[in-house]
Amino acid sequence: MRAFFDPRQLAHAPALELHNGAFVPYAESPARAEGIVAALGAVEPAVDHGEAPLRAVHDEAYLAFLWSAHKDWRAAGRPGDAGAYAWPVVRRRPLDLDRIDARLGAYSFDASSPIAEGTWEGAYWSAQTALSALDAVLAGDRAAFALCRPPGHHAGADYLGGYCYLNNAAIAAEAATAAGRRVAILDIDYHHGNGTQDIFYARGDVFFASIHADPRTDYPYFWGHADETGEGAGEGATLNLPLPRGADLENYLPALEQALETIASLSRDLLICSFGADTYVDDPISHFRLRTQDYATIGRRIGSLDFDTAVIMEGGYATDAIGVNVSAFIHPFKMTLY
Ligand code: Q9C
Ligand code: ZN
Repeated sequence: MRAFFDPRQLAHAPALELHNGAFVPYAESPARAEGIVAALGAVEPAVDHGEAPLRAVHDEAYLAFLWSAHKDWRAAGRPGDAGAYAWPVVRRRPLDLDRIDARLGAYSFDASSPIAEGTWEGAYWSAQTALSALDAVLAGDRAAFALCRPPGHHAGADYLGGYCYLNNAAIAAEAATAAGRRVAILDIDYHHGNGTQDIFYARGDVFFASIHADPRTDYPYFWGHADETGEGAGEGATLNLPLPRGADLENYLPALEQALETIASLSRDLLICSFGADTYVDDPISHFRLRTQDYATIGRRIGSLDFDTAVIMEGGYATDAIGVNVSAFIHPFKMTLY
């Protein structure tokens, strides 16, 4: 099974994030990716697909903002990483905003995603890594792994948040759809993939299912509730399966079976799996109780769908265990003969 990671993704390295009113070291660190690379052994760099597949998902104005945000922050004489602190929650609309402070708020939904000097470069190559893994699958491989970092599933068409800037899974799903494939997305990060859901919410052609911590107790709070099922042409093409804090494998498997049965009942032939290892028992910011061997069980169940599958890395912050957890999850896909 081919695994992709591009060293240019490491250019994204914010120093600090706001946590409970204090600044702490940034949890979504380059060390996460280094831990996964060490466990996988060999990884391939990304092939550059240019900006067109990014523009197929993200708004032009948002991409322009993201490309220049850190430079604009510096040009305004500001120190450190760029971060939002005011948001247009009422009647958000396209405005020609001059101040970088205003643009940061207009294009984000939280304060946990600073824009550092290398953020565009890291996010760009993270998206290219997703597209490179998709290429392997489109070329006939049964499965491929994209070590995307920064992650993507909280980012929408025109906003960042939750450590995410470009929605790698959505970019791959859109590219696969354009290549004529019928796509289902299964998101098994601890947190609801609100950005991915939003991008496809009114579309029936890409099915989105997510198993995650109940947003009544956990980030991102406002999305991922069970009554969100899609709208318009997308009605019924979104499935949210929230679980309570403390969920272990026994609590997890029925939700997984429900998601897989639903996906299997649709005429889909390609799976994008947004995988987060932050469901791990020792994750420092999350509250499920999955163990390393549980990832092998979950990988085997997902693999039994027998769909062509691109696994896209999302969260997971137990840096010393992230490598073994990713390896356990993707091992069953490697074992599938094709
Ligand atoms: N430290 C992903 O797992 N929480 N994102 C911020 C302050 C944000 C997680 C709380 C969690 C985002 C991809
Ligand atoms: Zn997460």
